[in-house]
This record gives sequence, structure tokens and C-alpha cells, in this order.
Amino acid sequence: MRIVIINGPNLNLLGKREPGIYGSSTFEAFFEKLQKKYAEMELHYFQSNIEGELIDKIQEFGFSADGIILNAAAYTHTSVGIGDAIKAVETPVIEVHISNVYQRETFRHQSYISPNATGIIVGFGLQGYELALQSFSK
Ligand code: CA2
Repeated sequence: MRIVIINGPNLNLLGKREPGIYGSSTFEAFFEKLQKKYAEMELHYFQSNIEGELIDKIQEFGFSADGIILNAAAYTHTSVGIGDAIKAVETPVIEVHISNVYQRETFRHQSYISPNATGIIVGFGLQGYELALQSFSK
């Protein structure tokens, strides 16, 4: 099972700023734990603050991987381009948000990812990524 986790803008700051909303673990530390726990899976991780790089990565994995776990961060709410990329690829995409976006500002209630996502997980912190992973491991 080949799975990629793709994180969007500012998620490189996880564990370094705003722990009250996003927790205190860096994504790298969390990803290492996932790799150990799910050693039978081929896990990849990519983060970028650049919209086009996220689209390139979705296309790169979107015809060969078994699953994409995507937290497009702020681009979730703005990016027609990322939404189109999700629609264009064959690999199922699970949309993840660390925070419960529906408890937050109304602009975070809009998603260009959701209409073409296989599933959506919000508000479970970093555990949301693991839940998404488990959904692929059936
Ligand atoms: O809850 C989520 O996972 C979000 O995708 C996070 C985005 C936000 O724009 C979405 O509405 C919801 C923001 C990611 C920013 O990450 C930071 C991490 C640490 C410190 C500052 C920002």
C-alpha cells in the first residue's frame, strides 16, 4: 500500500507556533511514529507553501499511489486549482483538517477539496491523519 500525506501552507510550523489550536508535535516527529507503526505500508510525506508544488505532487502520486491524504490548509478554502487536481486524478483523496474548521471562522467552512474527496476528517488533531491511513488499510 503506497500512501502520500500532503500538507499545505504553514503546516511546517506545527509544534512550533499556536499549540493551542494545532498541538505541540512537529509533523516530522509524528510522521516517524506513523512509519514505525505502519511499517507494512509505504508512506511518503510532502509539505509545501506553494500552491503549484502541491498540485504537482497530487499529479505525481495521483495515478500510481493507493491513497492521498491531503491537508491543503488555507488553500482548502481558496484553490480552484487544487480542487481541479483532486477531480483529475484517479487515486482516492481523504481530506484532513487538524482543527474543527466548522467551529472556526465561516470562511473555513468552504472547501474546494470536499466535493471530490472520498472522505473528510476534521477536528481530531494529528490523529486525523492516522484515521485516514487506517481507512486505506482495509
Ligand atoms: O485545521 C487544519 O488542519 C487547517 O487546514 C489548518 C490551516 C487552516 O488555514 C485551515 O483553515 C484549517 C492552517 C495551517 C496553519 O498551520 C499552523 C501551524 C502552526 C502554527 C501556525 C500555523
